[in-house]
Amino acid sequence: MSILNEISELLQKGKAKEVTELVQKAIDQGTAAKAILNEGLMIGMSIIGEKFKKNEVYVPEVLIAARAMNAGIAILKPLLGEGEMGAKGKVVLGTVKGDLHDIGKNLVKIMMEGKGLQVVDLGIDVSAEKFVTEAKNQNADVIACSALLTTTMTEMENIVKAATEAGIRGKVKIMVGGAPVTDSYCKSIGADMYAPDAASAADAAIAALA
Ligand code: B1M
Repeated sequence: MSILNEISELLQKGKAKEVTELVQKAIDQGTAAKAILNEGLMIGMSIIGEKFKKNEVYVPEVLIAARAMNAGIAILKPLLGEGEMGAKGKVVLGTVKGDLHDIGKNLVKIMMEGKGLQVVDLGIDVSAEKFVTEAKNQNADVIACSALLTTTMTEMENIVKAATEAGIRGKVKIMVGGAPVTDSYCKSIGADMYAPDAASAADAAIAALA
């Protein structure tokens, strides 16, 4: 079995310590950080997602797999984030109200920081009001919102409305992303940018600031 398959298998079993060790071993063997992320950790998590959907695994198993994923990402972070230096703009980032998924959001943060953006991470379950208040207080250039549930992505429209009501719509670009979110949804709610993955989110934020 290849080391990336092994990482995927161990992640599915929630073996955080072993995942950490194997991620480090893969790095030491010269495997690219992006390959470890995409072909090891992400594959493992998407298999867990499929099993979750079919009721073959339940929330506790998914939580320990998520813990193993976060442990692997922590080892990769310095490598994924390495890149341009110097603050190029400020982003207020969070997972929308009612939504507790944060692995994708955390990856977006790593990639954005790697591109030299300053990221204010508001965490999970963030209300539209909080996004807008923080964007104002922090003088942010971009509000970046993540949602993983079809039931919570609708909160993104409230963020666009709240930003308009607060009079900051001309100053702040609104980016949306997360598995159920699409470009057409982005357009339909009047947000500015959709990004399908964390690396594209960082590129789109930089492009919006140019
Ligand atoms: Co949840 N969950 N979950 N879950 N969970 C999903 C999302 C689900 C698809 C599983 C399934 O049924 N197959 C399903 C959603 C169905 C739907 O709405 N369409 C689901 C469900 C139903 C639920 C609960 C309702 C289950 C329950 O309690 N009955 C519950 C809801 C809790 C809540 O939020 N209120 C729940 C709970 C959980 C856990 C807490 C157990 C755990 C989260 C732990 C954590 O995040 N710390 C969890 C997990 C881990 C998942 C799956 C298995 C994995 C998600 C993940 O981290 N993926 C997920 C199934 C799946 O995705 N295959 C599932 C890896 C991550 C890197 O990908 O977040 O998509 P992702 O990020 C990607 C892109 O989407 C993008 O970049 C990343 C890649 O580079 N991206 C952005 C993300 N944010 C972005 C923002 C951007 C741009 C790009 O710009 C701002």
